[in-house]
Amino acid sequence: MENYSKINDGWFSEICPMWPGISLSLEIEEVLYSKKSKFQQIDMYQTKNHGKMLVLDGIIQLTQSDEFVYQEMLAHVPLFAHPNPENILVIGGGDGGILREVGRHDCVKNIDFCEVDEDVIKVSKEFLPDLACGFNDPRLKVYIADGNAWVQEQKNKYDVIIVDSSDPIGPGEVLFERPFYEGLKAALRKNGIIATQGESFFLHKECVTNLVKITKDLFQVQAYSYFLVPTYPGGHLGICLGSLGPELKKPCRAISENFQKKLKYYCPEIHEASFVLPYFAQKMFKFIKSKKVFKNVG
Ligand code: SPM
Repeated sequence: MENYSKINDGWFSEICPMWPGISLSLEIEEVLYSKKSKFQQIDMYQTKNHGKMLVLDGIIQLTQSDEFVYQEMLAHVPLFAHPNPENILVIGGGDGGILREVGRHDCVKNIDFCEVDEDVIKVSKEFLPDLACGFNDPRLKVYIADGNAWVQEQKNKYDVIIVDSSDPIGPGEVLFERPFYEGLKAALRKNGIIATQGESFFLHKECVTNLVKITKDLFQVQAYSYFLVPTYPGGHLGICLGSLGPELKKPCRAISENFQKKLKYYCPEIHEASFVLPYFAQKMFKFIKSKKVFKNVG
């Protein structure tokens, strides 16, 4: 994918045609890593005020200062909505942050992880040990493969599938299309739940309505959650969720005091609050007509 972002006078500015006319800039102190992998340009920066920052093809994936929000919400919203998540699939997220969060759930027995770019994992292990600790989990199996191709081979296997994708430009594009979602659904067991990186209802109306339409068509229960991340454009990001049974908007398992103490953003209150959408977004989603297709429900 073409990289439009720039470094000027010690400031990194993220520029992307997907959010034209708006750019987030962070002051940087050092380029720690910069190399093209087989799939994308991987850069790691030391920022002045936000810790290390991972950038793929010029797009900010995370900073150490606020990564906890995205990882906690994308992992714990679907996991706490499921009554007993044992078999988990995580697609994308070579930094390991989602794995770190999934690993906090004692009821989880197996975690399959599929990532297309092995170099992201290597760079993260070198520079982001506080996220890459997710790779030390003994329940984890790592598959280096294309997420879409891989999921199409999996049937009736998982309780929760989490898709930690980059944006729908470059290698992540296919992960925003209907055949991928059909594959996710077929890979779920009875009562399974999917949660995917759901972009922004401010910046990408077409992309978000398309995701909501696909999940409304395919799943019995559909919902959209969002949360605050200062270092993503617009300062927020969404999750698109689909479920073959369980309700999504409330946690259905209690969180222990010990578990809660380890988190910084997710809590039962924010789980519920994250589904309360601004009025314009409610209207956007309300008018999406669904053609429910209830095949392969496990
Ligand atoms: N584990 C962290 C990986 C982050 N994956 C999602 C990154 C999305 C970046 N772009 C956000 C654009 C918002 N419109």
